[in-house]
Amino acid sequence: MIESIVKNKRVTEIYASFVKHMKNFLDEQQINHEEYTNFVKWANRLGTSGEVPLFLDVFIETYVLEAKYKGLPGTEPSLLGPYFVEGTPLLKEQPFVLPQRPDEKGEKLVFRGTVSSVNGQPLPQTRVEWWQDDADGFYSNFDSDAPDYNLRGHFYTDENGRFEVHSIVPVPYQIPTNGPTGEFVKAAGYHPYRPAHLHMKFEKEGHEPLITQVFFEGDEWLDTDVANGVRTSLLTKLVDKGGHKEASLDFVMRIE
Ligand code: MBD
Ligand code: FE
Repeated sequence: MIESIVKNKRVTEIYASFVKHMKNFLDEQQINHEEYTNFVKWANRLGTSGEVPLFLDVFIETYVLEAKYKGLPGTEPSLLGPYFVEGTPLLKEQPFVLPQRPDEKGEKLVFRGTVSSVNGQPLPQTRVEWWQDDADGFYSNFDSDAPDYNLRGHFYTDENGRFEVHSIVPVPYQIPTNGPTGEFVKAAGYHPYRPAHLHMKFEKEGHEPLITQVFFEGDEWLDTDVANGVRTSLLTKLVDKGGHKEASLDFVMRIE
């Protein structure tokens, strides 16, 4: 009862603010009625296509993160995106080898990370969730025909807050172009690519959960990521070790 009153108050407050800003926006753009009805039809196509999470995560989520988390200490958050799933396998031993098909395509990747608190302490036993696309640019459980949970897993950092993962190097991701999201991308004159990235989510008691991504220097889509998820602090180098690549990054979690 009390909870629903509190929630309604938040809805009222947010909606009032939304209307205030929307009025300015409509005034600025002088949207005509035909543009409005075109938008209604497009939004309906978006809903029936199942692309609502995709569209919102590509075009809105980055601004939510910037508004709330910009300038705070610790590793910058980046997009959760539409391809996170629960129930991934627990990887038990270092180096953590991500589930892969026997003939998994792609360059082998060895990734080393450390997790510490903003106070400088290493964070042992931190739960790390990892997900990424495959060498064809597809995510398991979604647009790939790989087994569920391929290139997905979770594990815990060691007593020094360290982890080593063996996987493959992710490739740039092309968001679907054949639906209403692609229609918008094309109409707006954008391209449909995200730079190659690794997704990670860190959880440790007493700390704010950290959802972020790792990007690689030199990727051709860094400056024009369709989803605007790149932060320079999340860039790392892919080092060629002859036969495999290595990369690393240190992650810092904020105290709750
Ligand atoms: C992705 O892989 C992604 O990470 C985001 C945020 C949006 C679309 C596809
Ligand atoms: Fe992604």
